[in-house]
Amino acid sequence: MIDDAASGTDACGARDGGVGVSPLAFRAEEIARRDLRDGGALLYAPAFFDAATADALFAALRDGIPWEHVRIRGVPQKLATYWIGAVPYAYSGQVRPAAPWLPTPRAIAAAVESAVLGDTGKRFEGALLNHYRDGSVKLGFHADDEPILAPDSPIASVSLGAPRRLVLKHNATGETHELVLAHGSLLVMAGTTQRFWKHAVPPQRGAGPRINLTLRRLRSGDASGASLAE
Ligand SMILES: O=C(O)CCC(=O)C(=O)O
Repeated sequence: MIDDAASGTDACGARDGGVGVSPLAFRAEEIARRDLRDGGALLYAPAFFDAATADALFAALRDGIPWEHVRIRGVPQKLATYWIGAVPYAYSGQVRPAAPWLPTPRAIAAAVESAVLGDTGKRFEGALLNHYRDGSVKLGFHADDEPILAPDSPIASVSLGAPRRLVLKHNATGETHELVLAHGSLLVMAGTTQRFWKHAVPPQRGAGPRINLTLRRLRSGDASGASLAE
């Protein structure tokens, strides 16, 4: 058990007891880099977590996170989400309350910090979790550039479950890049990606359930240093 104290159901309804492995094994040596116009970069590791670990993480998050379908203009969203961070997170016209780390997201964050932030002592202070129940659930073009995020800090995105396309579009030229985010993969959007590009997860007919976790550095933390992602 990663954190026995967090097992069971806590005050916010979480039942995340972790995945029973600490620390999580991961493979960072396969990270491939694609440079983007205007100083952005994508770093992608297709099998950052092996299939068995990714299966266990998917199940732990699916069953352990108190997923919410927030309402925008009164309409409950198909995308189920959960924000973890010491401060509230305002995005897309909504404010998500501060919430403590749970064992499985924390274990994932520790593995990603080790690969992306190295021995800088830095951490990802926030995580936004998305649960796509099927291929009809999508995410429109946006940038992860809210005021609470450390400017130009890496966004590290772990995907579990059905593979889905991620499309990036340059703000000025409309140039696009596309990649398929595999089960157990890690994508780091680095450099100036959030300043000059938007990204989206389009609908995908026939796709099964998927969970994505984006790890974010907050302005309140130390925004410097990202050994692998620079
Ligand atoms: O689900 C994904 O891969 C992307 C998630 C995302 O863009 C976000 O949470 O801002």
